[in-house]
Amino acid sequence: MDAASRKLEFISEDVVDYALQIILDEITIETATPKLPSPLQTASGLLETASLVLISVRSRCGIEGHSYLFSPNEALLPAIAQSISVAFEEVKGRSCLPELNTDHLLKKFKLFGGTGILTMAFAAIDMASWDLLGVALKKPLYQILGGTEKILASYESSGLSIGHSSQVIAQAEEFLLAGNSRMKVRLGYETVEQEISILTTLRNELGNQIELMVDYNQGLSVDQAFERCSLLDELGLVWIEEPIAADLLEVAADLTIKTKTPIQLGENLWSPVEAQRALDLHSSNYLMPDVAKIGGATQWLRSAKLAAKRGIKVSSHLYPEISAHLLSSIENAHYLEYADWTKLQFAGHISSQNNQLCIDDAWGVGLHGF
Ligand code: SMN
Ligand code: MG
Repeated sequence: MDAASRKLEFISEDVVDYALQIILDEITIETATPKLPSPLQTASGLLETASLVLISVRSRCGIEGHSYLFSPNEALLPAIAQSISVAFEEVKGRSCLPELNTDHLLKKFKLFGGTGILTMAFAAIDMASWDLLGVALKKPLYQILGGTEKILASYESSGLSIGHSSQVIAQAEEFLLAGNSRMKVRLGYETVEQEISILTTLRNELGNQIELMVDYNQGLSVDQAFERCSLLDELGLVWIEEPIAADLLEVAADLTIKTKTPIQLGENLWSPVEAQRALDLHSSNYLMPDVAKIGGATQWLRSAKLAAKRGIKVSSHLYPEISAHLLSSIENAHYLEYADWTKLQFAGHISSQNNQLCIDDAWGVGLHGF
């Protein structure tokens, strides 16, 4: 590799030299389906389990890196696992440089085309490779990425399902007891009056210190969205997330202009190019790419950089373990989405307290207990 191509975006040259000697050799792929601590009813379906594909990548010298993918549909786990295995064949024997390998995979599968399970497969390899690099360098990932902040602003996203208001309030009280007063409420009730009633009851019962964001999970029609967003405008919400179908970016831009409350989207963007399109259209006030769907940590960081150029704040979507490191390393970090769904899978699972999540100093991502 010549000197010019060694200038990668997210790692320093001395790390590149070291990483060039680490050769990817083997992959192990397993699946697991732990039950969610509490089922989650969203506007677009019920989640009772966290269906996971667990990935372990090994270098020739025996260093391991780990990652996982989350699938809302358990039946797709074998197809996801198979795609990861096919993609790994293309990087096996190459140096462990996630930026180069992600670009290599995108090129190799260009005729097939990106998005969906294949993009998530690239992401699994990319995330495990960043972890491997951290373990090899005996440093937490955020330090390799130039981050200094170990404590990230977070919000509770483990529950507050669409359901009976007494259940929503009881769970919000639990979050508050753990010191977390910032939390996301799932919306998509039959009427907007029910939604306003839940949100105002939450404020009345829990006090004005609570900060609420809401997520429609693409559940509204365009007309409903214009009507409901303007009716929610007086409630002082942190943001309104995915009110309409994720690909209606032009309509989202109109909604963003007409709604006082910030509009949030990004978990269904599949590449930095798609993120750029959302930014160019001014589709939202904030952006929250999902590290798996956007194509991995490398593609997430690239998207965050594009957002920074527009002065747009970036939050994470699920995957709290690796997202903490990524948010630590960017200048436009907003909130880390904390959900406890992988708590039963990994020992030493990080947890959020006082609206914050603290990265421990384990090497790499710190996904313990694989
Ligand atoms: C969400 C997405 C996918 C699965 C569960 C929940 C939700 C979120 O959109 O943003 O947390
Ligand atoms: Mg969401």
